[in-house]
Amino acid sequence: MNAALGRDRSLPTREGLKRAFLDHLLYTQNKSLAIASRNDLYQALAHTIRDCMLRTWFDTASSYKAKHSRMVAYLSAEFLMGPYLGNNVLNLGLMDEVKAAIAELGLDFDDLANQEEEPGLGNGGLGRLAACFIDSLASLEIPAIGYGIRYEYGIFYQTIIDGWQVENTDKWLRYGNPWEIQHAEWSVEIKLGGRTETYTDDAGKFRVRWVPEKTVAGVPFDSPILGYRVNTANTLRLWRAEATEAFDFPTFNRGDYLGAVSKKVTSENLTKVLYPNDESDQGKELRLEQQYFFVSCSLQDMLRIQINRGQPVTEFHLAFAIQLNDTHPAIGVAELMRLLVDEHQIVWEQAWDVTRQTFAYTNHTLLPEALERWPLKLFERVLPRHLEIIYEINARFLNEVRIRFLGDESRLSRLSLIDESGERYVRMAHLACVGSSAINGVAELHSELLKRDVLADFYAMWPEKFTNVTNGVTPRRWIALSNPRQTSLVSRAIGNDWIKDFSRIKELEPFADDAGFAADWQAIKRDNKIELAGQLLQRTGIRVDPDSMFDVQVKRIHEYKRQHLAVLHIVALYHRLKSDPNLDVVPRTFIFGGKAAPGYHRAKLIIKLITSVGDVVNNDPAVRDRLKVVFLPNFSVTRGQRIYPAADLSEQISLAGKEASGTGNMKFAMNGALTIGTMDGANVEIREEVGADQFFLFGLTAEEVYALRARGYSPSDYYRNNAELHAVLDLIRSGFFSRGDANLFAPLIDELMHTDPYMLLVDYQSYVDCQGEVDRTYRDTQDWTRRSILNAARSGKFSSDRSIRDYAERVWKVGPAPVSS
Ligand code: RUG
Repeated sequence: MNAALGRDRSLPTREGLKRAFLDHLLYTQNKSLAIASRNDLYQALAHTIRDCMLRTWFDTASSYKAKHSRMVAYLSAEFLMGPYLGNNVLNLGLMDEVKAAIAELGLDFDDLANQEEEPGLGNGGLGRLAACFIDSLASLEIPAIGYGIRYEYGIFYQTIIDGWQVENTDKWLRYGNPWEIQHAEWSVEIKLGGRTETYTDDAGKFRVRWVPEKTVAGVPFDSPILGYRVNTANTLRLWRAEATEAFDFPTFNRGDYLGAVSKKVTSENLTKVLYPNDESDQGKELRLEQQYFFVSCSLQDMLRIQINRGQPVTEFHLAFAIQLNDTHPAIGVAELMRLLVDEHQIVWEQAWDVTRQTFAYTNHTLLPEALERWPLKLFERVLPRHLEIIYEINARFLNEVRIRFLGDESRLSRLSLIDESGERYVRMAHLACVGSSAINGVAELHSELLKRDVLADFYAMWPEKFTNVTNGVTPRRWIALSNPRQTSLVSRAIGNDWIKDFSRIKELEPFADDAGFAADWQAIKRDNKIELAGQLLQRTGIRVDPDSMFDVQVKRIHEYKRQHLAVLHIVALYHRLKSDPNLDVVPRTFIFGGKAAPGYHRAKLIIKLITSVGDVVNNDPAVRDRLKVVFLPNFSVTRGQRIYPAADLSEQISLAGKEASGTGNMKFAMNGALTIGTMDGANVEIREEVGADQFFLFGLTAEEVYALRARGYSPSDYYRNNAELHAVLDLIRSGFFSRGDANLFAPLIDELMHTDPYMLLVDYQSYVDCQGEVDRTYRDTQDWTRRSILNAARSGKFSSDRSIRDYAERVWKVGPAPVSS
């Protein structure tokens, strides 16, 4: 430990913290308190806190090495970690001391924490899930390492200009990242492109060698992932691409300086930027290179660790359980085969046994456009050796299928790793299924639908591989850190063990009927709303009433998530108020947030629709402030931490069968917001847990959606037969919300009226009626508060600790390996 903080691993004193902070201000930032910028102060504090974790981090690695613990390697192209400072202070158990130490220096902790540039290394749910899992793995003291990509530019920074989304680059590294340590000594070399050739080795064996077109270096950057109040600090290892030769000397010597560095620049492009698409990114060569790059780096790293421990590579599966977070790292199946067979000279059959026992695959989507496949030609250009390996895996696999299902030719083409129905593609989900010992969906409904539809043929082949692990979120970040008021109230009532063991949150149930507790609960929600209202005013200029109902939908903008269904409801309310200005409605603030993929025009138009409706509704005196519509720009982990605690109503309104799980729904529920939602993803389980009274249910079920589609769906019937819906669509279509421009929203409205792929018009009436029920319930404050408390008290299942225990028992077969103090 840093000398100023003390010599052992016991927690530092307030004086020690102050001394270490001032030391870092001087020796790391070279500033004094008098002249330090806020960033200097943040950096000094971040370094101080990092020092408090280093010993534990080092000891954890040593302990894993000594015990030969089987380690979980979580491979994910995205880790949406959120700001580190607050979380690390919380997990250290130092929040009060650090705040006090900083205050004694005349500074404000929150103010410094707000300086942190959030590492936005993910798009949304999938990346944030990886972050929650990595927190839970450490908190449960399970040996684990997260492997990913250190993108220089994370998800774009969203601003709203004239109601439209505008994307700006995310320069999260501009002031440096105090939470990482570069380990150049563990760099690896990555090959790309080129061709393969055969040769005979010294023992006379026929072998294949990959002759790449180029090589790139992968350099690891490690961050400690400290568990909550334990002695375990696991590692998040993110790879950056660097040129193997920084300089092309022959070119340089010819006097072409720029030409000489251009190779370096091209190599480093590999980890330059995160692809900003949530559910599809196929066909982009650089994306395939990114995936291969981080997967190969990670596998080579694991093999290095294995060999260093003196264990044979044939026992790789005993040392590592690799979880594939979606198909993005699925190339790992072919890469591990290549490393074992070509580089370590293991025979194919044995290598395949090791590979299959190592990998497990999580599917996160049923949307066909999100199932990754690579054009074969592109794949061959980038990874020629892997294509050969995939052909070999496929040939052996299809033989197995032939034997199991005699004469079933169509099954062979459905299951093949190569899609040959038109242009040829490599199917990454198939590679993941064949190469894994376990396959899971992320909510019960999703896992069932996977077995029935998307992966039905694989289920028929290997039913025993399939399981469900419902997603979860970490109660540390999403309650203890985000909602300190609720945290202290709950801890006063039931003690603070719930933060570690979230199933204990159920002990809160009896307090739902305790008038004093309920009054405090309600006051806390109001304080959180006041705070959010301040942010909304500051960021959008829109003033909202904290006593109105905060009705919130924050998530990626996507047609299947149906933000525009919420807009139809708002326009219907507006229309009613215009027809009857004295109508008695519950005042509501509709808060939206979320990013649209830059090339997804329809999603961007939905943002424009929200902001345009807001412009009219917010400024119409006839509304008398009873409705407000706010789009909060740049939804992120940081923004989410303010939003979830302030919500009354959580909108989870995707078309049933489309949202694999959702995790925002869980964050809202834990923070006491009631849900209005469909029977989709994890909503089904949330409703089951919290009880039907705490969940406003509407809309078709997934079964009904299939049935209606099979019968033939005609949206125009709904338009014709529903007067209010008719009026709402006409009003938007007429240009009323677009300064008379009848063309602006035409693509959206015309699609709803003609094809409506996400069936908004079918669910419209049920949604609006259900919102009426929400209004009636909200009018009785005591009843609403009771439901809100019950809701939070029954959200215990949705901790990511529970998800990780499920994976540990059913998929990875690993247990805790506590590090002694
Ligand atoms: O859309 C899904 C969410 O339903 C889910 O909660 C989340 C985590 O499992 O993953 C999201 N997702 C799916 N993000 N990208 C994909 C497709 O690759």
